[in-house]
Amino acid sequence: MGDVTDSPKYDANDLSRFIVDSADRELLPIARDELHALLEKTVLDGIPLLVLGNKSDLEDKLSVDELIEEMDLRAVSHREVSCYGISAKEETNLDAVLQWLIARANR
Ligand SMILES: Nc1nc2c(ncn2[C@@H]2O[C@H](COP(=O)(O)OP(=O)(O)OP(=O)(O)O)[C@@H](O)[C@H]2O)c(=O)[nH]1
Ligand SMILES: [Mg+2]
Repeated sequence: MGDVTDSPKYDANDLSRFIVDSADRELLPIARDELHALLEKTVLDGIPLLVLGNKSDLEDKLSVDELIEEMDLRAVSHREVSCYGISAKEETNLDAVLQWLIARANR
């Protein structure tokens, strides 16, 4: 992928990763609106989107299905969308995230 001074394949505006707190039921609707507003603005159509629901270790978290629903991810068009539950704290499912990134790094 080269270092940060190279022209990167994906830059900060391409929204390839979006991380939310899957246990914060109050903020999730705001995160959803933010994500969809940003997706409308971006010119980089077609870039794969990875939505991560962090804090999957918490009892009150939303499941991945609930996150997909709450974040209205089925409404995202012209992009491949993936959604995983992860726990940064317990390092859960980070291997899946890494695999996702590696599989798309050289596209
Ligand atoms: N349980 C849990 N905590 C995490 C995880 N990742 C980060 N944190 C903790 O969450 C806190 C930051 O969460 P944020 O939601 O960004 O900050 P916040 O809204 O001020 O804090 P909360 O009230 O905990 O949501 C820090 O204390 C982190 O240590 C995780 O996967 N699981
Ligand atoms: Mg929080």
